Amino acid sequence: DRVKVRRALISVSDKTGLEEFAKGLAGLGVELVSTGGTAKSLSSAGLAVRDVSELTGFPEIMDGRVKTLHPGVHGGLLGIRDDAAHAKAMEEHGIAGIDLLVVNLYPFEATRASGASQETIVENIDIGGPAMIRAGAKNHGYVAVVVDPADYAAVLAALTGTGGETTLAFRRELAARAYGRTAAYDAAVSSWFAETLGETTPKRFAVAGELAEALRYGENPHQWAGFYRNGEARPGVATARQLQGKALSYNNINDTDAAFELVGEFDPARSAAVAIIKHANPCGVAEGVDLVTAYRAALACDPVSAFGGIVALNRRLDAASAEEIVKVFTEVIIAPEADDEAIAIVAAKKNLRLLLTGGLPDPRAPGRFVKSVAGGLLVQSRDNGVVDDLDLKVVTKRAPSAAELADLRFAFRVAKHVKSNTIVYARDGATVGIGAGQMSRVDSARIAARKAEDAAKAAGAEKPATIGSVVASDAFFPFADGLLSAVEAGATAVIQPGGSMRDDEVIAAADEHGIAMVMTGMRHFRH
Ligand code: 93A
Repeated sequence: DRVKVRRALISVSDKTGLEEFAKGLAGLGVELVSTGGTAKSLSSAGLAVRDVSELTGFPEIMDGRVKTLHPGVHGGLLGIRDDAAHAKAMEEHGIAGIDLLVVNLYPFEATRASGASQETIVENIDIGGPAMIRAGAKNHGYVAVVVDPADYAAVLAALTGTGGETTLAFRRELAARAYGRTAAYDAAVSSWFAETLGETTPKRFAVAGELAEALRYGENPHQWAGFYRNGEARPGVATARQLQGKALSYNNINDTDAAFELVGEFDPARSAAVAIIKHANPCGVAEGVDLVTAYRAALACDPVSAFGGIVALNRRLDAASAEEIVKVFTEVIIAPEADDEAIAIVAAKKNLRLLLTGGLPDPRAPGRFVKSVAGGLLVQSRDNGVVDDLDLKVVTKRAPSAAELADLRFAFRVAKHVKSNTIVYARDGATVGIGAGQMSRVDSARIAARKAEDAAKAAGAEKPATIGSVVASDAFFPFADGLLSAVEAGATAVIQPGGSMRDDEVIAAADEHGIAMVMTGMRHFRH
């Protein structure tokens, strides 16, 4: 099952590591054949290389659209060496066998992400490359296919160890990776077309992802897991730069994503904002004149849960806020940027990870959300509704004061990022009680109020901060009981989508207690 590598066809857009790899191959006596640009790079590095047109007896035509799409290449990739008829055909037509194929594709994903014109994006759909990859991988009985510069070193080491031969096991492994690459590539092309068509529910939904990192385990230690990037250029956990600390776990990545998407709701030009996340739910969120003020207020909401949490910031991490955050055991800090001084302060905490994203996510950006269910995928557009864009209707006799209205908007913004059923109490631009993930809205309201009582006790305050607060609900109140529970906790104003059959009952109960209520007309379920 061993194959001596005599000839390699190299055709790569990304020339990273090419020279060293090709030199290694040449050193093992491998003949190099290449397409135009790749051949040029190799010869200028002083390597002997044949042009692919020598194999095909045909020039590259149509600006390179047709360069390797020829029986001279595909026969050399697909021919079964041990089949007499195949061998005869190769001989008859002067087809040279290719034992090693090295291809990386036109950068479709990067071109798409760069916001290039449609024409440029289309021109970057590689045809010849995937055709060769699929051909060589099908014929893995004889051909080894390499699709990623990150694999060059391992391939060279394997070849060197065997005196220039590949084993079947290794070629199979490479074939699996090769088809993974063409699948992801075509998925990216398909999703781009769907996007340009404004298609909302494409007939076939392909998920594209490149393994960014194999994770130690999944949500639990007995589950395997990997982190896949899909080429989207959005600032966030997938594209962030990690400055220090051990690798992120599956749960860390999930929580960090939730944290950063939440602070993305707050315009950094208006206010500093901080979110502290545990188990994908915020346990404290606050706005402030600066990050220190916002962090302290966010922490005060539920200091017990904040232990071991993930902290997201909407502004550049500065020394003062870094000092404050490192006082509490924290798993991850994610921010758009950081001052050198702040980086040095965080560096003293070896296990604390610091992620810098270079920007904030746009809460209004479109996007897709994928969830797996037994036997399929559920796909929906990202929840990109923003309370500022909604027409808020006052439905009670009393309208909210300006201060109440500001807090109502804040609370609803946060509620969007809390698992349903969601109740968020807020005061002065900070959450003071969050109830998440309960099967009954009344329970969420009670839990949020109880948490506020606990926080007050711990802080030595006389009364919980829910007294005089406002409250947001992610969905309508089906009955008046949820609202009454919020009134009992001391809320004076309510924001909720409305639309219940019993809205009238709920409004009447609010009026009876002098509560101001606004309806958004938009629900923010999150499960
Ligand atoms: O335009 S193509 O789809 N037509 C082809 O026949 C073809 N063959 C290889 N693109 C084709 N390639 C791609 O060219 C490879 O996948 C690789 O990305 C690139 C290398 O071109 P060059 O060697 O000229 O830089």
